Amino acid sequence: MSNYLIVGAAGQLGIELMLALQKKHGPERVVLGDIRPVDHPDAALSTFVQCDATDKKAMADLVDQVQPAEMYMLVAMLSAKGEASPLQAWGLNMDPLLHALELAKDGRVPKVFWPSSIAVFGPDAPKDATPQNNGLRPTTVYGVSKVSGELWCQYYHQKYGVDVRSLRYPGLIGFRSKPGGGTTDYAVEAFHSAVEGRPLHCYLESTETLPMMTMEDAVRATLELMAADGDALSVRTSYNLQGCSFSPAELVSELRAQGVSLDVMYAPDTRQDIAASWPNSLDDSAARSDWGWRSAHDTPGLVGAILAGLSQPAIG
Ligand code: AKB
Repeated sequence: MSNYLIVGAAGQLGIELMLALQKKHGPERVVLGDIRPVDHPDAALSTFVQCDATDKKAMADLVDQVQPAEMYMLVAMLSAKGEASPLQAWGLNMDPLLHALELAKDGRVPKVFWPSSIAVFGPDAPKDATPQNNGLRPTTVYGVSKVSGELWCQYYHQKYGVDVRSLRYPGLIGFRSKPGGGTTDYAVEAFHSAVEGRPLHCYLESTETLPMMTMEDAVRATLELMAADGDALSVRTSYNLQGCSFSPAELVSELRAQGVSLDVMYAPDTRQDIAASWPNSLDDSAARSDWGWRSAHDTPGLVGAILAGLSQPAIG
């Protein structure tokens, strides 16, 4: 029986992947690693191991104990927080990945997943349908670490045959937990503000369009990529992934169309500069042709899905 290890399980994506892997393989096959506890009732169904992913020996001990078939290395400091502590962001975004790649190189983990981001692109990239193989010249430390991480993934794959797979996530919007330290976080906050009847203080300009995706789609993409035939994967840096794209004003208008009003006070700050350096949308044709990726949610679908999730009686 195979085990599935999520490191960084307490984060926004970690909790969603935990639920999906528990459903797919059974909770007893899922092991959760993080420095802090996982704040979801279903976390108690799986084993939790407190660990520091920047500690090489702790990671090796964890992997030897769990012997995972797949390891999801999700530990990261997101874009806005990273700008406040660039060297800390570099360490947190690179060390855990390199530990995972080394363990995979030594044959202790057969398959690794590592998340990249739209943040790999810089202001000189085409804004619309940004190509997979465009030059990567990001202006944030988060983006620099994601570009470097992508190249490390490709290097370990080409040089040592490590099976590491990656996606360039857009802004991820879920209803179970809130993100922290990102530039796209305003959109998650917008939903919570709308259902709680409070105004949104938006740090982006009303017209700043960014690529976004439901957590449901992002998790499905992750599991589909991990299940794909490795020989079919032509991209061993990280795949562009497109869900839908909208600006704050378009989000407000779609919320209104679905019967939810939201007052917004715009006060753009440095996060607007970050957002302005990123694409509006991505060309994800490589993901489509290599492993059959299809997004399930356009903007109205995303808004409807998140509102429905937030109206559920018990939100974990
Ligand atoms: C962020 O805003 O930093 C992240 C991302 C796009 O990777 N959500």
